[in-house]
Amino acid sequence: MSERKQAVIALGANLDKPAAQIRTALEALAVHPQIRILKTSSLYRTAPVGYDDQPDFVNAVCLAETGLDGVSLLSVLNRIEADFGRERSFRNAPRTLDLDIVDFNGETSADPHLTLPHPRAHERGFVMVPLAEILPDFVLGKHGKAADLAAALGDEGIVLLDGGGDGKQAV
Ligand code: PH2
Ligand code: MG
Ligand code: MG
Repeated sequence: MSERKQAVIALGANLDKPAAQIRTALEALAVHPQIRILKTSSLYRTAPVGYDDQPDFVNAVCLAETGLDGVSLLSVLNRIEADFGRERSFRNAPRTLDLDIVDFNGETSADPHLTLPHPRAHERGFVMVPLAEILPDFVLGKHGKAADLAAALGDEGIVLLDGGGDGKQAV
């Protein structure tokens, strides 16, 4: 990898064995020649946010190092989503796999195709709780530290599913 940058990636799935989708997606990221996974959170079962009438999600977050720029990384993520059979129907619809860039090397961008940091991550417990697990001191743009954001949002509707990440273990 030439120039190394760090990206926080959020993973979510709520169809077709979502926990398996997340684990396989992490493997698909890890085998990409330009992506190295540095940290992976546990998996969490989370109540759906935004559109309620759908199954619970499984969510996780990882920290990756990459030689790609943000837009190229997003293309890779979109290709992996498509490989996993993601169909785009409506906003917040159920999905086999969603891969979002939460933060790309601390960059800010107002590009609607890739807004950085992710415009809604700081208000979503299903992102901030796993992020706080692996990177409690991570500062998300102007919103502050992951641990503080997670504490403020609370963990209602968020259940530790699998302590297989690098952080805390399942109880
Ligand atoms: N993703 C959404 C909308 N709502 N809710 C949960 N619990 N987890 C998600 O990943 C999620 C969601 C849009 O990307
Ligand atoms: Mg999303
Ligand atoms: Mg997405």
